[in-house]
Amino acid sequence: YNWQTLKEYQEILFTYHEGVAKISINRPHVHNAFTPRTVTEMIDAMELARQNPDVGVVILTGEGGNAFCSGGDQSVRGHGGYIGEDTVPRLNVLDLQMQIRRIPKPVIAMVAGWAIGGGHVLHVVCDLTIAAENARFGQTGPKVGSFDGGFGASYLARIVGQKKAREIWYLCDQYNAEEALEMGLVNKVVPLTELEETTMEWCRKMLAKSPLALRMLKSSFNAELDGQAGIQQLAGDSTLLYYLSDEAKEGKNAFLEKRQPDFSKYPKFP
Ligand code: 2NE
Repeated sequence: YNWQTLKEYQEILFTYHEGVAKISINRPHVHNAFTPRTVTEMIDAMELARQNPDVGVVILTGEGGNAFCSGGDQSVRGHGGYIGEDTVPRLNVLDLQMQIRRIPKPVIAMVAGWAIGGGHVLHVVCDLTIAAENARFGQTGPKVGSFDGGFGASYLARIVGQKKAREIWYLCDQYNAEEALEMGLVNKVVPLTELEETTMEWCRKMLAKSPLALRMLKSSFNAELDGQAGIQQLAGDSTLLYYLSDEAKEGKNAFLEKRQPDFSKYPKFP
């Protein structure tokens, strides 16, 4: 594929090809562990992907073929969080998780190799996951002195069930791609050499679909789980649809024309 760079960063690659934006962690020497900077860059790229009308689908991945992401970089973990160049401790990957759920476009995790710890949670919160045969999944929190009790626990349990989610967190075992497929943790497993092609094929299928229908579906799937914030997102999409109607425009036009609105011709559906 002829991936065009959308913006240069230090720790990630951000590229574009035919309707697809690809955000790729570029720290293969540490299995794509993330620092606060990595995450800040991903947040920036995800926002650009959201705002770019040419982007219909986002791929989240890691460079090198041996790892999707191994979670927070333990070498910069300090007192109170992961320490960035400004010496401030952060856990900004939680903001990135929220962003992945809120962006009104499908986000698809393309996983080769390790998806571990906070890196595992990142694929969990993506809409879809395509795994290479060499993919390995798991949480390590209780082993390395950490945990993600947010989406990392509750949303994982929605996907694989309560017993399996507790097993994954309490035992910190690793699971291969077939096991992940069996428990519904990933959508498809393919040979590593076919990973990008298959992922792009899935992207093309989604790009050929109604973007508004996909948007409404994403916010609808989220609404059930995200409480008031989920309903707010779904309601925002309803407002978007309403703004597209002549009925809503009549209200605005009447205000600007300093007259009473005339809604009489709009149907009162049963
Ligand atoms: C991923 C795993 C199992 C791979 O093992 P292996 O044996 O294939 O590779 P190795 O030798 O461990 O790793 C290669 C290099 O990458 C570094 C290693 O230290 C090693 O460096 P060198 O010795 O060659 O210099 N590396 C790998 N992962 C790293 C990491 N996360 N931070 C810094 N350096 C890392 C094995 O590498 C592994 O278990 N990695 C650690 C996974 C982990 O515990 N991640 C953090 C979980 S906590 C978290 O992410 C989190 C959270 O719980 C809550 C909120 C937010 C984040």
